[in-house]
Amino acid sequence: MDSLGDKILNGDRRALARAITLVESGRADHRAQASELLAHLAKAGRQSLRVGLSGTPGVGKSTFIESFGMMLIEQGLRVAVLAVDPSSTRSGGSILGDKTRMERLSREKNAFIRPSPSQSHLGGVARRTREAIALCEAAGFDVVLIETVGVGQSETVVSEMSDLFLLLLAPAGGDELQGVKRGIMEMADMILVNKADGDLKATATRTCADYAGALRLLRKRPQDPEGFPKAMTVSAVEKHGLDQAWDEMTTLSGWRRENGHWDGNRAAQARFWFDQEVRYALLSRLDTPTARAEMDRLGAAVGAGNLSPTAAADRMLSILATH
Ligand SMILES: Nc1nc2c(ncn2[C@@H]2O[C@H](COP(=O)(O)OP(=O)(O)OP(=O)(O)O)[C@@H](O)[C@H]2O)c(=O)[nH]1
Ligand SMILES: [Mg+2]
Repeated sequence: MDSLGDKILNGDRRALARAITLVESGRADHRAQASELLAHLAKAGRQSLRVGLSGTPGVGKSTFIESFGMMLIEQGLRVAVLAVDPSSTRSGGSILGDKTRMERLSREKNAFIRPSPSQSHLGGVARRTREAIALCEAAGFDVVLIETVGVGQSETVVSEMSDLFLLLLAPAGGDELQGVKRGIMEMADMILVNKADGDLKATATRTCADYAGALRLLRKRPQDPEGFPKAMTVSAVEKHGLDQAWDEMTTLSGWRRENGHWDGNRAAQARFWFDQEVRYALLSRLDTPTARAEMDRLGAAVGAGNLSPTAAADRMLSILATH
């Protein structure tokens, strides 16, 4: 594990890919090796800028990552791209299956693109992604982009592992503004209205102004300097606004570093994931054949009126505790 670790620290991409396969494995011996490896790499203390990116299907996430990633590469930065795909039922089982949209980036030696594994359980995907992020940081990537499609809980998962969380939106008619849930708006550090080009440009500008107004109505967050969260227009296809977006991102992350919010946020995220891991582990105890059989047996007794739901739950919990 130490030699694999050293290769990763030297930026060896094949070693990185192998290590991610290791953290994705469910086998107990692989889990043990992965923990050892991650502990070894953590000592290096390297940090990337972790950027979460969410948006509905077709809004242009992949196109944006290709253009934005290439811009960063041209500035001499190293860029890793990971995905959180809770559904994994889509074609190819991965939101990064469409490598065609990241054709240039996927050929760059300073880029590393890893599709989401085909796990349906969000807890498993979340852990694997967090560990993959840690591996990419150890491998010396400057920026780690974490893409997720805006459905269900995946935005929360991604924002809880990001230093900056971007929401990509499409130009829309006035009424559609309501479509973005308040909770998602509150997570966003920046809103990027994509496709601000051609016929859509004027609509994009209006949409952006609407979102800027909506952002101003939200409660002020301590982790934001004046003017943030910010809404901007971009065009991933025409590569407009990408450098401005990057400027704003570095301004924001720089301010957060100087004001203790960067470390504070990472510490809060670590506590959040500790809590989640305990919850997932407790829930997974219900997922054994014995536990399911006990649940069925007690459930039947509750259904027949022979046992109250509370008494049955107490009995189930004591069974779990002794296993
Ligand atoms: N006009 C215009 N079209 C764009 C822009 N960015 C993306 N598109 C188009 O929007 C469509 C969807 O782009 P993708 O990058 O695949 O979108 P996505 O968000 O990754 O979609 P999913 O992976 O399905 O969630 C494609 O036809 C793109 O060419 C843009 O800046 N301007
Ligand atoms: Mg995509």
